[in-house]
Amino acid sequence: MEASLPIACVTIGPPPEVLSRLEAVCQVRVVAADTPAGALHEALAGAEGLLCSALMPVNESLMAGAPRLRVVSNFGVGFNNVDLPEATRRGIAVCNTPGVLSDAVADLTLALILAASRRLVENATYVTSRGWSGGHPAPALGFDIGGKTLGIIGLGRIGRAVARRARAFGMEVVYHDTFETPPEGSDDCQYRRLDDLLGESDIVSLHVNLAPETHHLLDARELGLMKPTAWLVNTSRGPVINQAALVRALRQGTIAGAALDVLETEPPMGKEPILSLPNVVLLPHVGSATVETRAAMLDLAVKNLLAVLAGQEPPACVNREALPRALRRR
Ligand code: 8YV
Repeated sequence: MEASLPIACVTIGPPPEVLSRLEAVCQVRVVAADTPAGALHEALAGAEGLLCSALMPVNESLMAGAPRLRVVSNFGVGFNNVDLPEATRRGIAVCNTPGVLSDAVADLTLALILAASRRLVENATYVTSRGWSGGHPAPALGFDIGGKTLGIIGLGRIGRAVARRARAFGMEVVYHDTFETPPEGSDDCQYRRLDDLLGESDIVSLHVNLAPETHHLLDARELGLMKPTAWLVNTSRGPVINQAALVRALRQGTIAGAALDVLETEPPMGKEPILSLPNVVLLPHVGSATVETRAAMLDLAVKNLLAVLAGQEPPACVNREALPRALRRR
């Protein structure tokens, strides 16, 4: 008897051509990302694959309700949404989309740095709120980034892509990571201990994974080491910064400002003090949000999913030790 097609649950609304690609080899269950937990569990019962946003929690109870699950294919490079030890214990491959979004996230990081240094939001609001036409005083002057020091925390693919761009703008680049010798192609970046980087940088930019060791990596003590003129930029994950401590630092003038694409709670509830501070630039987690990059991410996420379902090594897997079991049907 011919084996039935594996069930794949998809929570990101694939375009028709991607849906046909999946349907050629799987029984596809498309569920909305905001589907209530109960309905999601139901859709996952019997599923061997899950293709989901890198922001969707994939926890122990979700995996326990999907005993045939063999692959979680994240539409994103981050994988902090998945309980990785639990997935590995269950022989579930966790896949992600590294590389294809590095340039887009690095571009957005530079956009935030420029928005902060040239007061883009304030100046744009000055025009649209009729301040300019009404003869109101213009916003304060910005600052040059050329000749300033950028401190990159996390010199991985995205951190290096940011470093290249910053060098082209004439910035000095220092970095902190677990390695002290910069990887090939990033020799212009000088290693610093975290505390030294924080004290020296005019702009600090975060490019680390969110993991237990990077949760609240920047807390009150670390923010207190930064220059009062410095800006903090975050396009990684919100919880890398203690947001309550950041709000205090922004209010007290411990640092000059923050430009953030990510927050501790996403979407924000609406009452968070960070939303109403004057010295912040906030974006709604759009680091990878370009047509080309999202298409490349989806293509890689689909390749990862289909490879595991077909019993083949996926192009990008963050727990390869789970593969021997993940590649076999249950
Ligand atoms: C996406 C991301 O915004 O890649 C990541 O880790 O956070 C982003 O690219 C997210 O995955 C959208 O679902």
